Amino acid sequence: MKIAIVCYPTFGGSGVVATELGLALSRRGHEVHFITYKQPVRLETISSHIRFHEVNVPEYPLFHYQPYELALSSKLVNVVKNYGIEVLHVHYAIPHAYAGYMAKKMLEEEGVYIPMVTTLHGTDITLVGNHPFYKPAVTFSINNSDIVTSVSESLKEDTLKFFDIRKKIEVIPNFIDVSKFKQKIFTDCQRELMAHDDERIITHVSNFRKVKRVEDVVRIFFEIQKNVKARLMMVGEGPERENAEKLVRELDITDRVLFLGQSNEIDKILCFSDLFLLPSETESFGLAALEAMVQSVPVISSNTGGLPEVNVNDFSGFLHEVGDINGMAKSAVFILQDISVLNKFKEQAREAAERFDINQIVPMYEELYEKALIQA
Ligand code: GMT
Repeated sequence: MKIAIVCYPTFGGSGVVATELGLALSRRGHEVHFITYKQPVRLETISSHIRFHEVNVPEYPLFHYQPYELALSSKLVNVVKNYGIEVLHVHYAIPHAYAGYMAKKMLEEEGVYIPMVTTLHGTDITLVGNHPFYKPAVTFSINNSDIVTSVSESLKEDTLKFFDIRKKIEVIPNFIDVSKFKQKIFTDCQRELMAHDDERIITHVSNFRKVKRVEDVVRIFFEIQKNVKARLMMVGEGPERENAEKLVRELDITDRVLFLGQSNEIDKILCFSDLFLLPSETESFGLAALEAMVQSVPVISSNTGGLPEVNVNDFSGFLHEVGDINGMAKSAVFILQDISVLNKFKEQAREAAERFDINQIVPMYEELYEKALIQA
């Protein structure tokens, strides 16, 4: 099948899922065309089965805002026509579903019919999309997609709660390539560069937006290190980094906390981590937690959104109410202070991650593409 994938190319869950999906589809014999404004971060190989089409938006003095949707829909029209694309899969409703719909309509004028699958990822529904500025356009784009998927049951419920939706929403959870982590892929984890043998390594990975509650991460760690010798790795970049760094200075734990910035080596960092913290305000799925779990890293998270569908309480880690810093710290200490408990949770985290193996999830998308083609 010839599939066009529209996504955000930057660091962030939806772009990662879209890229990994495209790569997996190409390995399964499909021809995949990525269409976005920059080469997606995890898209390292361009082959005859994988193509990247860059969307350019030339500057013009009249435009206060560059009309990206317009450029994207025009690019989609051209790629669909030039490469005989059969299915269009857009990730993140804003503005991709809207631009996709416009492209679909333009193509129809020329007698070309292309089904559009829209995957909802989270903040496009729970935060941004729900804003009155965007809500009518988001509702319209969802209702006019041929097939709609969401990455968790919780996100499906939120979509039906916040928007007036007439479409069926299929839940296809995010996934991970379990086989990639069957054996420890890094023979040299270089743990010793990060911490002493008797210290536990605690990690947080995010885009440091308000929704991630990074200050809670620091405060939870502050409580943990009173009981267990530990270090905190803060991985990522975003608007809340400065506040988090300030808090680290105020709490006088600068020698225990490392801000690593945006990294292409998340797998390597997780490889030597003992615990992952994700105390988010809202989280439709929590791909970062799944990426930790598959590397046998237990997770302490909030119990919001889709997180309970991923992190299994008292098995792969623990879940607490949003903002329950003491509860999260207590659970973390429980896991970390006894090596046999830690090892048990590590094993269980890995086992819980296996439910989301790529080989079980990608065929679900293929089935939907087939369905979309039949409907066409
Ligand atoms: O985490 C973010 O803020 C980025 C955002 C995105 O769309 O890139 O992530 C959302 O989609 C991910 C992939 O489906 C989910 O794993 C994240 O839970 C979700 N983020 C939120 O709901 C806050």
